[in-house]
Amino acid sequence: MCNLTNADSTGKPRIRPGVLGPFFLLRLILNPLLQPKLWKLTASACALLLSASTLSAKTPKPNIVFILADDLGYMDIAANNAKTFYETPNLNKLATQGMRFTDGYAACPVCSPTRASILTGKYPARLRLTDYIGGRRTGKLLPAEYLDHLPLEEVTLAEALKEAGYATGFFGKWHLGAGAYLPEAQGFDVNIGGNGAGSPSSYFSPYHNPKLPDGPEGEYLADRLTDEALSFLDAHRKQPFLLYLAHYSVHIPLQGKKNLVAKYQAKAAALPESTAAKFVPEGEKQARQFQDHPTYAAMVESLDDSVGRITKKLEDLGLAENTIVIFFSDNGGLSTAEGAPTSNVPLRGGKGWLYEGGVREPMLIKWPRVIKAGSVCSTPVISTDFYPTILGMAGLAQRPRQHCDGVDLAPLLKGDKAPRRKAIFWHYPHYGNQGGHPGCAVRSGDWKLIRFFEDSHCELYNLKDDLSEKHDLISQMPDKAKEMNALLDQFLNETHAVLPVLNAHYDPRAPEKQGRQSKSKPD
Ligand SMILES: [Ca+2]
Repeated sequence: MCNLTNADSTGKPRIRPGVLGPFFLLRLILNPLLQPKLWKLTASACALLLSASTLSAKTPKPNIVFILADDLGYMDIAANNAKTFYETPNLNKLATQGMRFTDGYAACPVCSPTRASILTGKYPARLRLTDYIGGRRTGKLLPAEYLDHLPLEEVTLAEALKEAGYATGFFGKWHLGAGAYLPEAQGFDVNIGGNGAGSPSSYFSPYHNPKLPDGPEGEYLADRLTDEALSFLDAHRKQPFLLYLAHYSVHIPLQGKKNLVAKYQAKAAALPESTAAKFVPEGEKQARQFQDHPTYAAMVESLDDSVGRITKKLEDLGLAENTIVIFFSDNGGLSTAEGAPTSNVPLRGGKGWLYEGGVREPMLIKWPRVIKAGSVCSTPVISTDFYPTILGMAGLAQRPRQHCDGVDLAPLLKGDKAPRRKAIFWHYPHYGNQGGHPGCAVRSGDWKLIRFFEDSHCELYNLKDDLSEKHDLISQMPDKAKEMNALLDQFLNETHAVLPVLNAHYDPRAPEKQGRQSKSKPD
């Protein structure tokens, strides 16, 4: 033990091991009382400590429920599209209780990279996880090499919350690596349904999913995952929790519950006859122009039901007021291939494309007592922002070295000014299964520039005037194009983005044939 004694000749207190002098103890107690300034400070410190402890006693850490849809398009929910063919009353309710983002973006137009960006706060380019795991399509270019898993060195959002005492449950689709790279290795206490696959073999039991024991024959996957999530809520109602419910819905295979499919078949049959073309060309593909797919509609309704069941459970458990609920999707709606079940119109393109239809997402955040109910935010935000934002909402310290590409959206959520950010970026150096070509893109203010790697041509759009990206201004606005290209170059350099290279074996007579090299099911 060391005790302070009287000062030495330099005026600094000397430290001498041994006896604690009674005179010193008396001074230690009396000094603050005798010195008004110090007394004030001490009193303030005590008051602060007291109020902090009172505050923490009164406001326990908020619970986090993050519901991630797969392939759900921006225009697929009624909160964004009053004329949608689909029915999403529970998501509507969530929108009226929280904040709806009109310009919320996925960091990638396909799934694994966006999922990685949510859990790390980093751009896929920086992570070198730029394609859906399993993608190997080639063309004029050999696509960039990418990782087939999320590295364990990343301190994921789940790990950060777990360190802070949160129970962490993962339910649904993972697709960020298999074997040693599953959710349980990335901070989740529980993993139900998460494996290396990007889609279910069936939405009806038996699922043949190594992380999800089969239920009764015919059980529906979205319902089952919700049941499991509800059990998790029951089990962890008394401690802060992160419920990460990453539905497989509404990814292919297109399979809906029979009664719901019948409901939407009747609804589709009752739609007025349309003379407009159902599909129009988009590159080498055709893009769906309106929504009327009964099975897809059934899948959307089952997803919406899940949101309703989760939010009702939170209310029943008395947890709703202290639970933040976030809803998001990992990429745009599937509109140009693989059944093209939905339409993102007026947004151009869809899943797999760098146009708005591929990356603009349904995004809702409910934060009781903080977010103004029914508010709408039009500031561009991106999936890397969730990590710092959730840490901030939970009252936890930021980890800027980890979530270096994210911005804490707390000021926006509180109705204050937008955080300062010059631009947001995408790097997708791959051929999508949906017809998209390798490229990268930047949005700054209302402007968006897309660069295509095959021939380096760029397209420039003003999203305020031209949400549908129909009027390419690249030749009319060279100065703006130069400015946007400079931002993009800076981003590619700073993230050490891996670029595609020329394919010496490319055969233009059979581009599709050589492109079909995907080792896993399409994402
Ligand atoms: Ca997806």
